[in-house]
Amino acid sequence: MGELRSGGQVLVDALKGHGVDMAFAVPGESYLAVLDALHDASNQIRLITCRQEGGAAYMAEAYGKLTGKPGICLVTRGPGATNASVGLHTAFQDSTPMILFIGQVAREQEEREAFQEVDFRRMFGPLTKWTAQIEDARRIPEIVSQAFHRAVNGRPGPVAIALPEDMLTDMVDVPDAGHYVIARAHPGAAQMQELRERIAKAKRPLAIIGGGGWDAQAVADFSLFAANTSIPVGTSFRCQDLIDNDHRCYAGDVGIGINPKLAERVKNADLLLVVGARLGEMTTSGYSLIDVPMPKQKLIHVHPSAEELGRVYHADLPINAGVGGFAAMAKSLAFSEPGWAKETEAAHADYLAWQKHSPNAGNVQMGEIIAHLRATLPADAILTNGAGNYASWLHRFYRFRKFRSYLGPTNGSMGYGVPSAVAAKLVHPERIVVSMNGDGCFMMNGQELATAVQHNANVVFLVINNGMYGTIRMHQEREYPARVSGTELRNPDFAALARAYGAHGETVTNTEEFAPAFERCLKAGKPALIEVKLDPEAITPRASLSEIRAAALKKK
Ligand SMILES: Cc1ncc(C[n+]2csc(CCOP(=O)(O)OP(=O)(O)O)c2C)c(N)n1
Ligand SMILES: [Mg+2]
Repeated sequence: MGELRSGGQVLVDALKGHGVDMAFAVPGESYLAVLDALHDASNQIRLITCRQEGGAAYMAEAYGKLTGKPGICLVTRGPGATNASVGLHTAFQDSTPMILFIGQVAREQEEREAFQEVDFRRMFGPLTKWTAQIEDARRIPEIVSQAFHRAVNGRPGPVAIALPEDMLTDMVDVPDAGHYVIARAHPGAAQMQELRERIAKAKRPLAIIGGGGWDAQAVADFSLFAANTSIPVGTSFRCQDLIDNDHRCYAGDVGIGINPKLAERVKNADLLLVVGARLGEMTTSGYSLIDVPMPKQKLIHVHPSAEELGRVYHADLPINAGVGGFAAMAKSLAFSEPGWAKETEAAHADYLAWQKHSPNAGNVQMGEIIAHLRATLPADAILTNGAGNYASWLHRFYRFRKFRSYLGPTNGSMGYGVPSAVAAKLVHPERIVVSMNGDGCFMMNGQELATAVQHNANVVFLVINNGMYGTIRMHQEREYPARVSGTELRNPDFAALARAYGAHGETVTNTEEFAPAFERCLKAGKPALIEVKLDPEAITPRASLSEIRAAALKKK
């Protein structure tokens, strides 16, 4: 006979056993027994109380992205779980390991549409790798172990586990499971041989890297492979920190607003080596750079999920392997003086030229602000953003040098910039964390400023305020010029708002004010925010709003 423990205690012991050191939560009466067990575990598991489950789930996702360990999020039934769903969607599209634990109605009330009851298996089926409900407290160690393994293995992703409230108070005698073990899939020797031969035969090879499952070792190994083979390397949408952007083989990001010269390189390559990336809509410029389903380029596709291979694109050589397993084997390949070496040099030179900014409308020059951050921030600073045109300046003009110096949602989800930065600062308090947001984006999860203040997450938040949902306004001007509808915003005084939260607040109305304001924020000793007032005309690094409108009117 072992010791009797409540379901809540067994669950928290399972979390400890799997190495969980931080969890993000909004409390609910449906999982009081878990919260109570966390009270006793506070030395091992830091509980971060958030202000909205969307923020909590984004934080857990960012934790998963940063550490490679499943990010843990705890929420209550119907309303809590529905709020958290955006984090699951983000983790799914970003291939991030994450586990959402949901307090659920008591077992004897199930199927009555009891208070806040939702069938999570049906609701979260397409948003997770696996959704389950634990009906018997004796099975907690088994099911939680499965949740961790599913979240990290193959293509990493989110798992949701519902916990009926009465199950959590059952007293059971059950042994714990061991720490989860990552299964690393490697390519076969014959596949590596074929890869070698195909690269040797190529005239214009190009690699695209992206997706989930990377760690510092995989990044270092792949970087060595690039150096040994001189193959030019592009990064898929919002995966720009998977290679040092100063690497002589780096060709730029294959994402939204791609360098036209790089787009040509992708189209004209005779061999694409795609590692970890799914080749989604954003990476293929709407499936236009690579033909569906038969690419003109020969395609070697390396992906941890067998289901991804051949899903959209027919690969000449599909390799079902983890990115780390692949990179570890690929790093020993080498080609001396390959025919494409000059092209690789040109690709990197094109990338450097693409980083030069030109002026935008108004007194605030976004290109100069990012150039300032690029010149002054240390390589290990972490930058985050959500979704909006403001992010295009960061993507284009910043230079990422270290693995996980960037957190952005590949599902283009607004509101990610604030909570992801809070999580980053909690995981790496010694690193500078800069959170970039639009005025629209910021307001989606700005309430987590309170979480930053409460938990001493001294992030510098930037709010690029152009008084509108600028991205949508841009599309509006392209499709329905001069007919503004539903995209204007009347905003609060963001610096005053920050001060009301107990953070430091600054307002910047011209470029010169930015550097000293940023310096004051770094030294503030608390979370800090800079509202950057951007001229609404400055809609992209390339074109102004009226240019876009005029071009569209001309076409009509
Ligand atoms: C959660 C969510 N809602 C809506 C959208 C659609 N959307 C994409 S960008 C955008 C506007 C972003 O506005 P803002 O943050 O102010 O950035 P800006 O484009 O003005 O720079 C909207 C509404 C989205 N991507 N995500
Ligand atoms: Mg805006």
